[in-house]
Amino acid sequence: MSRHDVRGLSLWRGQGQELLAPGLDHRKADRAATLGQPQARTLVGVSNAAVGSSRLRMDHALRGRKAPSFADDVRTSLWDVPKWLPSKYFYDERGSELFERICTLPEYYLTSTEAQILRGAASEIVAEASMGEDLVLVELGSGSSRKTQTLIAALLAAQGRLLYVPIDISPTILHQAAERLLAAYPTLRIVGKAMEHEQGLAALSLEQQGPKLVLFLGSSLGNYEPADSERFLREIRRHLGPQDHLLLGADLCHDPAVLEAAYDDPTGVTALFNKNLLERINRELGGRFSTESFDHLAFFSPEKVRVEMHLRSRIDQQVPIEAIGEVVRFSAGETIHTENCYKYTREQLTTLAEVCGFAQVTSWSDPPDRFSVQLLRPRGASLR
Ligand code: AVJ
Repeated sequence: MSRHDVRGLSLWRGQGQELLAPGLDHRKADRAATLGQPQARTLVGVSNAAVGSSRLRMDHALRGRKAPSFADDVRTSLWDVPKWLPSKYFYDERGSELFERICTLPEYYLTSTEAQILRGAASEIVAEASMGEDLVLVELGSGSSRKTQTLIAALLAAQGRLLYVPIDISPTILHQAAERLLAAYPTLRIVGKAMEHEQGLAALSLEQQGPKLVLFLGSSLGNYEPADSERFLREIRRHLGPQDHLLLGADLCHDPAVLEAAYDDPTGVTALFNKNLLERINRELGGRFSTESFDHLAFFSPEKVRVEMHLRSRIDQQVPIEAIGEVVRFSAGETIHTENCYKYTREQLTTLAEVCGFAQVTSWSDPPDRFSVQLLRPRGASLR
């Protein structure tokens, strides 16, 4: 498997269900998840006026015995040649916060561009996808759900009520988003799933009937290696019925200078986001990284058509990691490859959708053609 690989479903055994009181400490869940401990399964009678009694349910991933822990993954990737770290570990509580800040940077045009496309297209998307029946809105990698609010509002306007199923690896951000949305929309119900995409999808197809609109936005697809992105889209397709739709947002390939600035902002927020991986190793695995001795690197590779992020050691150094019981050695200039963000041409996106069993219903992009949003339906499925 390639380095930024898709974690197999088989690694997971099941999920815990939790009814959470607003304000309950999700940091514990974040920590437990990363320490590889089974989640505490608490059933809490919900009792907050802002949230109501039955509009929120949270499901947490239970770690199967065979699932690699953060320590396992660090042991594999930091002792590999060349060194790397899986990008999914960016998103602990601090990393999710930093990512939200990235989304507000003018250089990181992806978020604002996609949000603008969604505002313009919301009613059309709802009309196309709903087919007269109440839609369930599902989102893979929902984060703060801010961009999604446009679609939530449009769906509520059309059908009066809505079930929203956000799936995100960070329980803290999931819970914050849910509280905000439930307070804003009294007829909204939320089932949050604090787990990886694949597991969330699998859980979902078991429990939801009725037409679904699945969102996979923000160019999250770009974190998958090409073969894995195909595999993952096929996986989504497998979980969709003939009435369901997928809304896919992806960054397009364009001016390298603009692409690079998006991943190397002058205020250094992306550098902090990148270095948070090392800090997370310090916090959770007893690492002794000094982040000042690493530089943030981001560059566009025209051969691979991707932006790569790395952390480059400024000096020869040895860094102990307590939980692993080993010392990782760096020579000056050596890098840790932390992320790939693939960029696509429109033709590639069309072909990708087709080979994965989708037909394009509509596609949108911004005038300079930096970002694409496609509404897809399972191919071969009868329309109405
Ligand atoms: C969340 C994967 C879409 O690739 O643009 C942002 C992550 N990394 N800045 C992206 C990211 C550095 C982002 N995705």
